[in-house]
Amino acid sequence: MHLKSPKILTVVGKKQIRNYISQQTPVVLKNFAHRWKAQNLWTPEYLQNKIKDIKVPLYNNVKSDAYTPVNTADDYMAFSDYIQNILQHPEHKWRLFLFNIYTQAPELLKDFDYPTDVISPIVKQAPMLFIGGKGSITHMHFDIDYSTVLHVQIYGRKKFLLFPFDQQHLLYRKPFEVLSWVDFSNYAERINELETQFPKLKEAQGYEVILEPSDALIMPPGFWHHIEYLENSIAMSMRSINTTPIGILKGLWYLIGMRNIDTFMKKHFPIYWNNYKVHQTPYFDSSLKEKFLLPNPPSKSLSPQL
Ligand SMILES: O=C(O)CCC(=O)C(=O)O
Repeated sequence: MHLKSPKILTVVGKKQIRNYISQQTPVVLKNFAHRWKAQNLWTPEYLQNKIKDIKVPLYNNVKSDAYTPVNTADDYMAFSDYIQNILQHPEHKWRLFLFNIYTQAPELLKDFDYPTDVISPIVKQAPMLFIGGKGSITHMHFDIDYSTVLHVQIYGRKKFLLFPFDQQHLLYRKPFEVLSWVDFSNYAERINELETQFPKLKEAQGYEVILEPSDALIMPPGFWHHIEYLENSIAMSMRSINTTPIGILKGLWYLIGMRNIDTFMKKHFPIYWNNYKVHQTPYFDSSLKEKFLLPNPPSKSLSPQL
């Protein structure tokens, strides 16, 4: 993998950002959130006090399997119990993913504003909270609605590994999914191992950056991201729907067409579907096919057993 730092900016105009987005270049805005109350207020304890007992979906570090539709939660818990676990147990590797502030905790809306001077139009109904304990991992994926994402780090640090959408086959994208077959967990210590197993990764050109509290990252549509939580972390993302005709069509296909087909097939024909995807994945050699193919269940004999 060839990795470099994204563009790091302190002051920025919307036109400049639009250019970076159209060139599929990610941008970090340093100290972006200092203008928000959230930057001083939002700690695990503060959110615990505000969100209290709402039951929330949680995700562990295990990569999803052939049977699990995209974004299926691994557990549910009252928000305050979840935060208690993070605070009491170092390296409590559970994440709260895509918690909608607008619908579930609207009292937090007064702690920030919508930065339409940076990206627009922003979907005001979808400011999403992401929380995780140190050691949590968000596996490599691109966002299914194909929107531009402004990801604002409020508390703690996270490391991002990023690739443009068009690197999808070098990253071994799973057909009909937004995920990769590759588990990039702790990739920094495993680059040789990963590149030996998945040789096309050697050609992938991406970015690596650590977001500090108050930094924001702008990811152009379809940008691949893998995230490692270096500390307990709170972040929020806002999205700007891609309004180009191609962007709209791609977003609709992924969100409605592709996702529904994948969910249906995983539910009814998981092994056949997994193995079909293995055979459809570009650059899979025989050892990778062998690694990911699932054995068919033994067929039941029709003749009576004597
Ligand atoms: O911060 C995370 O764990 C995930 C963020 C993400 O996937 C996003 O903002 O689209």
